[in-house]
Parts: sequence; structure tokens; C-alpha cells
Amino acid sequence: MTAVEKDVDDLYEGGPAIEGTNEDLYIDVFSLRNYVHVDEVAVLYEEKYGTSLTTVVTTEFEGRDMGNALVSILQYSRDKAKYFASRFHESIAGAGTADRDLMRLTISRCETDLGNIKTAYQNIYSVSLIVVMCRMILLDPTAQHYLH
Ligand SMILES: [Ca+2]
Repeated sequence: MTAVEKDVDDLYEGGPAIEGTNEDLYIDVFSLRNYVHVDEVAVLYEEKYGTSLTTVVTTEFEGRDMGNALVSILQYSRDKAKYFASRFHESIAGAGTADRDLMRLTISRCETDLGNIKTAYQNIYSVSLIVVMCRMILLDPTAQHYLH
């Protein structure tokens, strides 16, 4: 079982499956995991239990500020820029064979939201995407064409 799958089941067992809510569990999952993880949990939760996690949180925390905060985290995690930042991270982590994927991502996204991706990448991984890409180019001679 992956960490995402475990969180999905835990959130079900600590929420809809019981009377009341295991609030500490919800707060832990939403605040301690990175945004990519939270979004993966949200997607898998809906696939597995047929209800959006946003609906579950809204119901379990009805009328309380904590519910609004958790829903905000869900929405932020769902942001497209985060998704593409994650894809960049995967491409860079596998540099060499993945440079074609990275280039394709760059071309497809650069005219729309590369600025948002750079910001998201910085927020998630605490390092500049530009710095990471420059390092990759310097270390990988086959990636030199990105400079031209
Ligand atoms: Ca409940």
C-alpha cells in the first residue's frame, strides 16, 4: 500500500465511516504532506469512494473555519501549476533519457503558465527551476541544445 492509498483509507475510516470526525488525522494529512501528495489523495479518494474529498471535508467540518482551511488546501493542491512543477521535477530527476519529455513540457507550457510553474516549483522544492535546469544542462552534454 502506498502512502497515498493509506491516507485515502485513513481519511475514510476517520471521517465518513464513523460518527464524528478524527480531526487530528485530517489536519495531519492536509498540513504535513506536500501539495502534490494531497492532490493525489484527493483524486484517489474520489475514485475509490465516489465522493469528492472537498464534499467530505465540508460535511465533516460543517460550519467551522477549519473546514474552510482544509478546502483551501485542497484547491491549492489541485492547481495546475503544481501539477506541471511536479512533472518538471520528475523529468529533471531522470535527466538524460527524460530530456525529450522535459523539452516537450517546456514547449507546451511556456507560452501559457511557465511563470506559474517556476513559482510552484520554487514553493514545493525550495530551489529555483532555472537553477536546476542550468545544472542539468551543464552536467549533460546532450542537453546543450536547450541553450540555443
Ligand atoms: Ca463522520
